[in-house]
Amino acid sequence: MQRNKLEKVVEARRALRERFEARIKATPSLSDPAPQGSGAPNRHGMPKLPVDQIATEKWPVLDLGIHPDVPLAKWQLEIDGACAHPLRLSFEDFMALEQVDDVSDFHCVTTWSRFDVPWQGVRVSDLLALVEPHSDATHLMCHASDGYSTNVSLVEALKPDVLLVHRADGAPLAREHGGPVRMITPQLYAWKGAKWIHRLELMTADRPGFWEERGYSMTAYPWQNDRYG
Ligand SMILES: Nc1nc2c(c(=O)[nH]1)N[C@H]1C(S)=C(S)[C@@H](COP(=O)(O)O)O[C@H]1N2
Ligand SMILES: [Mo]
Repeated sequence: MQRNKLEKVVEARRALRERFEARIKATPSLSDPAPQGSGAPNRHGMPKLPVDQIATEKWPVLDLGIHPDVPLAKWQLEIDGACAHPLRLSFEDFMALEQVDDVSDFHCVTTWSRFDVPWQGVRVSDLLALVEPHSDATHLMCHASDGYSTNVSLVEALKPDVLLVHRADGAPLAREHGGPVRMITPQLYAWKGAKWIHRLELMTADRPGFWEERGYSMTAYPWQNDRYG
């Protein structure tokens, strides 16, 4: 990306983070005085294994049973809704953004947790900075090519470990895990991370996604056993 454009994104991201900073620090996955779980502290000082979870070495596949075939040349990400500059990115545009390597944990609500997954991708905060969310934007609806959707608050989505990833375990993200590009939400249950993501919709109020409409939690905090709404 051009230097002046990059600087603009960095500034927009800083402004966005600043706007949400206090609320980000106060989220349950960072500041719960009595988190439920076991094991040594994780990266954020919470117990490594959230309550009623079991650690697994394997990476199970969990979804609605539809694995859309999205060739890289066809993949697009739309970012729209309550923002000043709605945007559509190709995979090439996406790859031109700052690429982040991060390691984080993955907690599925069906009780398995997979620790220390190496990911590569783009921070959701960078993507949102590009479109300049309106000041009354509060939540994201994440839309996927299998018809799935899930809602995430901006307070959670702006955390630096929330990524749209295209690599996992040192390899391109496999189709069954949401390749070419999926979202990850390490501080929430993993259903908040849409596989085969194609749209981030900025909203001015919370709205339930696929599982949330069917009784799952709007918030999904693993250390509060926050599975159902
Ligand atoms: N598009 C899409 N994303 C999805 C799902 C889905 O059915 N469709 N399932 C969610 C659930 S419940 C979990 S636990 C994780 C599982 O990711 P994995 O199959 O890579 O383990 O993806 C989440 N994202
Ligand atoms: Mo899940």
